[in-house]
Amino acid sequence: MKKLNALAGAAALALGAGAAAAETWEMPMAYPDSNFHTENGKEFATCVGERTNGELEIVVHGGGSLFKGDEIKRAVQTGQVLIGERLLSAHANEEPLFGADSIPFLATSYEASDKLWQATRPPLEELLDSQNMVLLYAVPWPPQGLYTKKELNSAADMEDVKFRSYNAATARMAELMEAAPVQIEAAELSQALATGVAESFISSGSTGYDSKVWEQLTHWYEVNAWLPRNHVLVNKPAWEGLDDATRTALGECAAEAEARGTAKSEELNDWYKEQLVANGMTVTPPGDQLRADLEAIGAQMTEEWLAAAGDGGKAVIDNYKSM
Ligand code: PCA
Repeated sequence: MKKLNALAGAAALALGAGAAAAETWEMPMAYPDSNFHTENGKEFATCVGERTNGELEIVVHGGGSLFKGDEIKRAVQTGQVLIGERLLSAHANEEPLFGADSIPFLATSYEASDKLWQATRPPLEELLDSQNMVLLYAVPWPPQGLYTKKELNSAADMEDVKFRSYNAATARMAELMEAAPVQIEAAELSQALATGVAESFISSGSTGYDSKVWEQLTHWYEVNAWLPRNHVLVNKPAWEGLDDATRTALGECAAEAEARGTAKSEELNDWYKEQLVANGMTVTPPGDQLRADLEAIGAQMTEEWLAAAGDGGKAVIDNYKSM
């Protein structure tokens, strides 16, 4: 039903339903309504409504309720919806550049993540343009750590552990630890843990908190592997169909959303950790052997990414390192 409305909206737009008529864009987001990315997206939508005097209304659908995470990029690309949010690193098998934010230990702080984003943004915008999309803003998740239900002394302790992945990098990391990767969207994570389909994963305190992982798991190792981003994307023909004033309003609201969301991510990072501890989890940095093992895996993955991403990828990393 909701999908039909979205399609009707797109069709009305394609028919050029009168310049003065207000437009409504449905905005699928994959993570829970209470998650900071989704709350930020709702504030962004409010901003757009206000700054366009109601000419463009954006309606956020959180929790994967309109499209699931792994469907959102294609939905925006093909105009099934005209805006949506996606963790682009989940599409790194298609284009390595999508995974630039998930190279282990390359950018492990908010400051470094900002720089890496500055270096990634121009070529990423070009890539998205070639796929019929316009990038509006991107917000990092807090740093990624390793969730388990036992103490880990080395990567060898991960052998045969059922490991939930959310993108190519997390799946590769599982392989290199000789764990058993299974790709699962965040919306299905609680259930996967409860039914034993997954028993470990790497993610932020944010997703651990959202999924109440303390019901099954016991440890969170603060590995700080990377800070992956959610990206808000617009269908290119829809963007081109907007008048200048509306585009300016969208651009302003997007810049504000990026700054606000990034600040919120950093501010909540410690809070999430406190919640994990308050619910009985052990939150700790990895020991020396585990860290050394993960760094070796990270070095191999960095080489693999550079080989796959070619000159364009190397330019991004060189540019980042020169900042
Ligand atoms: N949460 C998302 C992606 C990264 C993160 O911190 C997830 O686990 O699906």
